Amino acid sequence: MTMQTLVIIPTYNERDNIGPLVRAVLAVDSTLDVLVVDDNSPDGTGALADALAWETGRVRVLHRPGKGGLGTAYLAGFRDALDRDYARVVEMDADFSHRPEDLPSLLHAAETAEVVIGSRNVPGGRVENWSPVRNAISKGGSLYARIVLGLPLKDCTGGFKCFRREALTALDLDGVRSTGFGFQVELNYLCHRAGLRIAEVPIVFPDRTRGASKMSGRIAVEAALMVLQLRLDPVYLLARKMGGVVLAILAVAVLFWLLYAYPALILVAVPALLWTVNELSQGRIGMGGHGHRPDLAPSD
Ligand SMILES: Nc1nc2c(ncn2[C@@H]2O[C@H](COP(=O)(O)OP(=O)(O)OP(=O)(O)O)[C@@H](O)[C@H]2O)c(=O)[nH]1
Ligand SMILES: [Mg+2]
Repeated sequence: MTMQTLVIIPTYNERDNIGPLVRAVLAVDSTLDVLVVDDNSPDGTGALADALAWETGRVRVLHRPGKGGLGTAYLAGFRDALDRDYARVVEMDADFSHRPEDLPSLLHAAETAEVVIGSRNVPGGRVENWSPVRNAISKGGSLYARIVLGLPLKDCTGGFKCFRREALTALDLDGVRSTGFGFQVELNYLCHRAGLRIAEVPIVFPDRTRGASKMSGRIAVEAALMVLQLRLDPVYLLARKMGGVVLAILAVAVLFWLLYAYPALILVAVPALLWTVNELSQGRIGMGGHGHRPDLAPSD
C-alpha cells in the first residue's frame, strides 16, 4: 500500500482559487495527490482542473453532472481514495479558508489519531476577518452540535480534516444522510460513535477573498435540523421496530385511564370494542384490505 495522501477539494465556481490552491497544496509535500470534485461549475472550474491534471500528473478530476452538495462530493472522493489504496484522505475547501500551510500539522497528528480535525476553537486556532455576528453563529452552531450529540470536540462544523484509511473503512459511508453542510457534523458523530481516536489541531481560518460563498440561512437551518435528527435516530428506529406494539400499549393505557377517570364510559367502550372485534373478524375494516373496499375498485 502506498503512503500517499489524497487531498479532496470539492469545487463549485472556484475559477479564481483552484489553480493557486492546487499548486500550493502540491508544493507542501510530494506524498500529496489532489482529487478535485467539480459539479459542472458554470464558471469553467472543471476545465481549469483538467488542465492542472494534465500539467502536474498529480491531480485527477471527478466531474459530476450538476451541483450535488458538499457531502456527496466528499463521499464520491472517499470512495475513489479507498479504491486507489490511499493511506490518508484530507478534506479541503477550495477558497483558501483552509490554508495549505496547515496541512503538515494535520498530517503529523494523523500519525497518532485516526481522525484529525483542523480546529478554529482550540488554543492557537482562530478565524480571520469574520464579523462578530458570523463568529457567534459559527461558535453557537458548534456548541449546539457538541451538546446535542455529545461530541467531545471544540469545532464540530469545520471541514478541514484528515482521515486515516482505516477510519473511513470503519464508517458506514452508504448510511450518511447529509448532502450539504451538515455533512461535517454527521461525519464527526459517526467517527465518535465508531470509537475512533479524534484529535483537534489548531488552524487559522481566513475568510474567502475570491469567489462567492455557497452558505445560506436555509443551509444552516437544514444542518441544525439534521443534528436533531441524528440524535433522535435511535428512538425513532426503536419506535418503528416496535411500532405496532408501542401503539397498542399506548391505546390500552389511554383506554384504562379514560375508564378510570370516567367510569360511565364503559357503557360506550364495551359495545365499541365488541363492534370493532366483529368488524375486524369480518375483514370490513383495517388489516390489509381483505374486506370490500369500493373506494379502491379499479376504474378505467
Ligand atoms: N462539488 C461541490 N462543491 C461544493 C458544493 N457546494 C460547495 N462546494 C465547495 O465546498 C467548499 C466550501 O464551500 P463555501 O462556499 O466556501 O462554503 P463556506 O466555507 O461554508 O462559506 P464561506 O465561508 O462563505 O466561504 C468550496 O470549495 C466550494 O466550492 C457542491 O454542491 N458541490
Ligand atoms: Mg469557504
